This record gives sequence, C-alpha cells and structure tokens, in this order.
Amino acid sequence: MSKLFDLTGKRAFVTGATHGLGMAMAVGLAEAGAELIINGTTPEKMELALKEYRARGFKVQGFLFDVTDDSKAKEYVDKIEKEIGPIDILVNNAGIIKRIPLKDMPVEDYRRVIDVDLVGPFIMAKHVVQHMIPRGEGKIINICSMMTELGRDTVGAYAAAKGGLKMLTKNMATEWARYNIQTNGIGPGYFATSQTEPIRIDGHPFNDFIIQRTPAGRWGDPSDLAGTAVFLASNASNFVNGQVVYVDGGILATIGKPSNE
Ligand code: GCO
Repeated sequence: MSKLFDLTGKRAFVTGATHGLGMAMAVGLAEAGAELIINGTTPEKMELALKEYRARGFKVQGFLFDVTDDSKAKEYVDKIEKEIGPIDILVNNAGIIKRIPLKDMPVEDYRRVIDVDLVGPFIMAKHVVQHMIPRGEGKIINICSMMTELGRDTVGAYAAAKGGLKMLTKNMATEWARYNIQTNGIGPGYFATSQTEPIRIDGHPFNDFIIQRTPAGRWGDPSDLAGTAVFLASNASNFVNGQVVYVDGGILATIGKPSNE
C-alpha cells in the first residue's frame, strides 16, 4: 500500500512555495520522495526557503518569476524540462488576497487578484501540460479555498478567483484525463499562516469566530495539508479527476452553532 503513495523519482513544481501552505505541501511531497522545484517573486524569501529545504536534506531548485508572466512561465518550464528533467507534478499554490469591500475595491486590485489566483494557474498548467501530454502521465493540483464555496466580507475578488479555480480544475480534468493526467484541487480551511496572521491574532473577533465555526475547534496547521497533497500527487489518485478535496476541519460540513452553546 505504501508504494501507492511513494513519490521517489518524481519531480514536483510547487508555485509560491517559499513559505506558508506551499512550503508545507512541498515538504510533504519531498518527504514522500519527490525532488522539488519552487518559484517565488522575492529573492530574500527564496534564499531563506532554499536554505530551509536543503537543511532538511531535500533536493530543491528555485526560480524567481511571476506566474502571471506567460513568457517567463514558458521560458522556465521549458528550461526545467530541458536542463533538469520532467515536471511530474504541478501544484498551483501561488496566490494573493486583498481584503477590501467590493464597493470600495479599485479595479486594478480586483484584476491583480484574478490574475494571480486564476490566470496564473492556467498559465502554469498550460505550459507544464505541453510536456506531460507526450509522456502520457502527470498530476496537477490547484489550491482552492473555503472561498471556492463560500463568500465572506472583503474577500470578493479572492472568492471569484477561487470559485473559478474549481471550474478550471474540472475543465482541466475534462480535457487532460484522456492523457492520463489527473487534475484535482485542495481546498484548505482556515490555517495558521502569514496570510491569515492579520485576522488570527489573539482577541481578534475573527480568531474566535473561526474556532467556533470549525468543528475541529482549531485553526489548521500547514502540516495538515501534506497527506492530501501526497495523495493527489501519487498513484493512489490515478482514477480521481476534477475533485476538490477540502481540508477544513469540517467547516463546509456544518451551518455552525450559536456561540453560547
Ligand atoms: C480570509 C482568509 C481565507 C483563508 C483561506 C480559506 O480572509 O477569509 O484569508 O481566504 O486564507 O483562503 O480557505
């Protein structure tokens, strides 16, 4: 059974994996045997991340480019395939959020969130799949969100992008499953990361709300995502397509309960 989840000899490209959930999933994939490729846009974060991965004994290379830059994405994907080797697994994790009420949100901010969170995954998958199709195998994992299914004040652009990412995942699965490429999504619940730090600090009303709203009664730890990432990256999911697996402590399972219960 363990061989089903073995990623030895596989190469995983995790975008935005210089920190947070991307790094946690990349560590999980590396612990299952995968060699890592990561990208980021901040040299300092990249340097620190590569040091951290290598200190844990993982084989990793990092590239600095923005996933919304179509020509750079193609250049680096083709360079990696030619000079390093096949990209067997793509995890579209890179994303941003801007918490602004829709009525006040500048169009350029809305466009940037859609560009990074929805166009970026398309760009990366489009270039990676050119190489996966001739090989007749591959794994694509798009990182969705609670906002794939639910709205929340101030995150309308992010919800629109992450909702669209679910349907993009289904369409990638529709078009690419015939080549033995499985495309699925992971929908993280509320996790303790730098992205949620502003709404997580002790005493912040949202912190108490999430504890109350999550049946597991806690914020997710990034390491809680590793198992699902390995499952969707491995042979264990070879007949799974177009699914979004929610790792959310049960949030989407319940309407919640009154705070005084
Ligand atoms: C927010 C949070 C969420 C989480 C995550 C939930 O402002 O509501 O940042 O967006 O980060 O996406 O799945």
